[in-house]
Amino acid sequence: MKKVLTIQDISCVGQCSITVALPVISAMGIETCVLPSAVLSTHTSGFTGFTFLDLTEDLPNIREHWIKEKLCFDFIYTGYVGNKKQMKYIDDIFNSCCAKNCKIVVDPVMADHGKFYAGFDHSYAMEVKKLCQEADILVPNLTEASILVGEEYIEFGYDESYIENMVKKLFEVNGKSVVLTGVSFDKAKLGIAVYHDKKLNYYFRDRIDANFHGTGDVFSSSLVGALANDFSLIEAGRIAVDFTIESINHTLKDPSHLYGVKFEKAIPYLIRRIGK
Ligand code: PXL
Repeated sequence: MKKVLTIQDISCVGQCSITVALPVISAMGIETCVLPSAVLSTHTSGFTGFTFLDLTEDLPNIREHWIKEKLCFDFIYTGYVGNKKQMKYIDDIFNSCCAKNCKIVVDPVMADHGKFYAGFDHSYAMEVKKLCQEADILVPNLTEASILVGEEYIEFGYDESYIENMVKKLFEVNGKSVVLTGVSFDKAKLGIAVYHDKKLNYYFRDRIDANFHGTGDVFSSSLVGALANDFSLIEAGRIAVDFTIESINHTLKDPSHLYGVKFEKAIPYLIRRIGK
């Protein structure tokens, strides 16, 4: 059985990072191990006055113990990392806790809709870029992609050459596969660009006119879960888009729910979708 390690924060309330990755990937039948990078009372988007317990200095001790126990993983999936210093420690974990054929999936969580999340800036982005260089599969949204490669962020109104150039430059960062989210050539459609084996594929669904927090984590978690279930990257991308949309549709039924998406309600769909 495949074993996934996810490294990201615990936002106690907020339906993001570990509180998404653990239930989603586990529900897909995959053992999911966690390494919390920090504990926050809530996520940082739309809440103020959140607490932040930085766990940076625990990372090397955890790694040492895993090495002693000969523990290693088939996938290592990183998301929100609250501290620049952690990048080096995470890189050490990549170098010592990978099972044979381990895939490293890096979601460079730091920005969306053209803006950095609270507490992040360009110097943080350059540290995240170092982690991205290690990724087998790099999963940025369009804002994160533009920051990583130093291209202009265009929210809408670009053509295929803008995305092709972005993907080409992302490929120069990791030299492997890229899944770019938030791609839209037509106002009515939103989707992903997947670059794998030197081929670029797209997958679009009808755009839902609402912005929800945490959809990136729902997407990346289900992508990793589908990959661990041996789906190809393009098929895993389609599954992840469809699960994210299903989660948003459940959330739209409750307009008072603002801080995340109700992915829990979409888990039965996801399990049916992967045929488990
Ligand atoms: O969903 C990404 C994310 C994860 N963790 C924390 C966040 C965010 C985005 O704002 O604040 C703590």
